Amino acid sequence: MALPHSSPLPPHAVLKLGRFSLALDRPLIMGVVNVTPDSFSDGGRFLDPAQALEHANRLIAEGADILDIGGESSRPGAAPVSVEEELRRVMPVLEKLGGLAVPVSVDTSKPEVMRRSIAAGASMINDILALQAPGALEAVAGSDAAVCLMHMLGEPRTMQKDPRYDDVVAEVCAFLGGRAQAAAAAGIARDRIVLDPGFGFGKTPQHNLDLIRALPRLRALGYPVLAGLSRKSLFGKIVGREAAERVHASTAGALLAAQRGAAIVRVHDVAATRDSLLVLRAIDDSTFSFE
Ligand code: 7PJ
Repeated sequence: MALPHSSPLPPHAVLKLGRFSLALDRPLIMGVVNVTPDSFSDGGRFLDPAQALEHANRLIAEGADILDIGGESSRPGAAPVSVEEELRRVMPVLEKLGGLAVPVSVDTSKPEVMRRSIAAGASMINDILALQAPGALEAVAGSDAAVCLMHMLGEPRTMQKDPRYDDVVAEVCAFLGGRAQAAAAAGIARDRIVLDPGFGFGKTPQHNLDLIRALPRLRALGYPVLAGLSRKSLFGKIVGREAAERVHASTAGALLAAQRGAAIVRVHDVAATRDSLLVLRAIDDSTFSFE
């Protein structure tokens, strides 16, 4: 796909996730399946495993390439959850999703939850702490799961209280480059590593905009970049709407992030995102044909 930025990734790059292998020649969609009672945009709606499964199947039908299950809310101000509680939320859903045709990612920072999830069929670990918890690097390195290493300033409870950087883009790039090196040194293969600037995690709206504009620089680190902008407060600030009413703004955000080099967009609204990415592809891929 001829995008208007130079790609440091090989032209036929793939992301390996457990037994799955996804081509990175088009932006991939990660659909969010929350099993927390308090996530900010759809918390409490999918806590029951049967409902979570139904939601997951809907996201797959709508075009999700990867599903992301999270048992610990990381919204600003959220309280931590115990290992037992997180496992109680995630495992029943994971057991039902394990045999699906799309890879399942588990959003966790706890090595014990990582290990149990991978054993139960998860193909990716999505860690907002970028594997910094003691034992986390080893938990993923001992498996064939992919990992998403995310940048966060501070911790969810306090991260949105006056976050400051000298140079947000340089600091996020330096952190992610360092964590990618640590992951590789621990034995995680390069083609299983994804980087994420962590929109909204210790960032003002201005920091978020700076990071969206800098996606080509993040991509130049040489790893696929995941952008998680869906329904976030940045859009509330821009368009003045509550979380559930930010679908159109989020779709535009996902599209523009993909155009700037995001390899994966993490979204709640899969159908709308899919359509917008198909339009992007038709226009940007000079070899696109209706035949
Ligand atoms: C993100 C995430 C994100 C990654 C959440 C929400 C808040 N994981 N988990 N990146 N956001 N990798 O769902 O909006 O931006 S939780």
